[in-house]
Amino acid sequence: MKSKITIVGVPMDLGQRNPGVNMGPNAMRYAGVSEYLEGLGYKVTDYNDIEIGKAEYLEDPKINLRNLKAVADASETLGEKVDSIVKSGEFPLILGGDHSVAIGSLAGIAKNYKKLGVIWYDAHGDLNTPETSPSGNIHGMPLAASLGIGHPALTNVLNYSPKVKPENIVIIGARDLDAGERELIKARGIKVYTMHEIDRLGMTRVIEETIEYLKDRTDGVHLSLDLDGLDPADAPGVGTPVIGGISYRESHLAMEMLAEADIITSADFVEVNPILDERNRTAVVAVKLMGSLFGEKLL
Ligand code: Z70
Ligand code: MN
Ligand code: MN
Ligand code: MN
Repeated sequence: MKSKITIVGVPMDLGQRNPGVNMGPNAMRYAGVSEYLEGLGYKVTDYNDIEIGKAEYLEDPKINLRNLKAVADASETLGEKVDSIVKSGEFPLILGGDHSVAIGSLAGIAKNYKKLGVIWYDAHGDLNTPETSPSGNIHGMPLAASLGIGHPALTNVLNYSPKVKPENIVIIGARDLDAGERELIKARGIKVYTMHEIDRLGMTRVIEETIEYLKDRTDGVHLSLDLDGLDPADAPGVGTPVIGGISYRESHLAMEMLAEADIITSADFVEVNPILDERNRTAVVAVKLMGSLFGEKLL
């Protein structure tokens, strides 16, 4: 793991419809993210928040992409910032914001890796396109966009596409997939550990297999952790909670195993919504998971 971490806050709420997720970065700061990671021996710089435009006043009903321009613009800004962080030899830690922020994160990161791996820790696949999306919400589309599938304003951020190949992706925690997403998973051969596999194999084996799968075929691995991958009992402050999720203990173990294998080269923690939360618990959970990811040991 790199010894320097640069935090970028992305107060993005335009990729979905629940107000409050724009306060996610500050909720994680109030939960002590910088101090905690410094305590683990890292040099932490908080770049503060990138600027987000305004919600669109008049939507184009033809395109099924809410707030496309503002999301695309923010993705370009974030992509450039993240690219410069990677080039400075620092670990980019992106705090969301709704999951549309991963479009910009991956745009900036993937410029620096020929074979970037992605672990998508989420109840959802985020593999929708304007054609398949039931909601028009861009936070349901970032993984598809990063594969080069969808509207050019989202697939071509920083003027290249795709950011990641289907065989370099592992989705963990899926339990709410739309029909078009299932088709895409099958057509492109994307590796998915649904809750069914997590129950049957246990998180230990799921992460062992994930590491084994990604280790040799990739030259860096981005962890995109949507807090709704966790069960709402452990992470209630999310916009689209889905029962039957990954526990805090399992997630903690997953992060520790990834730390031990030392394969993660960048990360985003997204969908923390303090308005929907109970006493900032979900931000605290996110920060604790970051501690495990960055190698915290009990003894
Ligand atoms: C649904 C859609 C989604 C995150 C919910 C939900 C997508 N599949 N993504 N929460 N992070 O609207 O596309
Ligand atoms: Mn998501
Ligand atoms: Mn999700
Ligand atoms: Mn532990």
